[in-house]
Amino acid sequence: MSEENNKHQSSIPLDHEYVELPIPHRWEMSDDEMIKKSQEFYELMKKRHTVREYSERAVPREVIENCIKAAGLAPSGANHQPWHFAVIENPDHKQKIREAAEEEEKTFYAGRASDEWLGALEPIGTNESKPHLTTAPWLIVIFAQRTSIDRNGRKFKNYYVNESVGIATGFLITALHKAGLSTLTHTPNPMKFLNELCNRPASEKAEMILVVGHPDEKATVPAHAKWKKPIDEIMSVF
Ligand code: IYR
Repeated sequence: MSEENNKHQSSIPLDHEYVELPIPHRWEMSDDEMIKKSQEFYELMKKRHTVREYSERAVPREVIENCIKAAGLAPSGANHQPWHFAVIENPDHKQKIREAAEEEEKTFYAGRASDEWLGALEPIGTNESKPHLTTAPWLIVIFAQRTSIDRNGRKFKNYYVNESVGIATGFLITALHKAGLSTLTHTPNPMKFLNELCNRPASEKAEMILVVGHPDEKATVPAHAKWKKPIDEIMSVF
């Protein structure tokens, strides 16, 4: 096995047989309590906004680590946990990511994106300038692992990778919000440059950069972003 593979090998015990355990934790909640808890959670999530302007206030690494541990609890195809989170605090490293991302964005906004796409972005107010990539204290680059390498150096396939990484990302954004932090899901397109800058193998695909920190005093949100579809549009009951 090459040293490169060795560094990225997965610790998944693929040889495990089926073993049953008693449910390790059970909620004992009345219907009224459930209604209250769900209402409280909805109120908490209503306070989440995507933020594009960040202050330079530092965030302890332990907070980031706890939130990534929470993301790592997400359900995944065959429990393969096909994700990797590269976290960047170093200013020079963030600068390199910013320069590469802005380079891609320049061509995106200058014509690679269709007129329809650029029109859809107008109410969000985005452009090729990405200062948040250097002002925010942390960047988390989320990688999806289409395949992994086991302890014996053998390649194996992962399943429902997009779904699994999407769920883990949702957990991560929610955990960061609950910890009092703001985020921005940033998707420079294409994102190949992130493999090299984060030292990840070609079998992994960068899904997004999650910008993490506290909002700048002058930060705003686009009014459009606070419009959410009503329940009768997003839910049907049978
Ligand atoms: N990646 C670009 C464009 C962009 C695309 C979508 I869809 C957005 O919701 C926001 C931005 C950028 O980050 O500016």
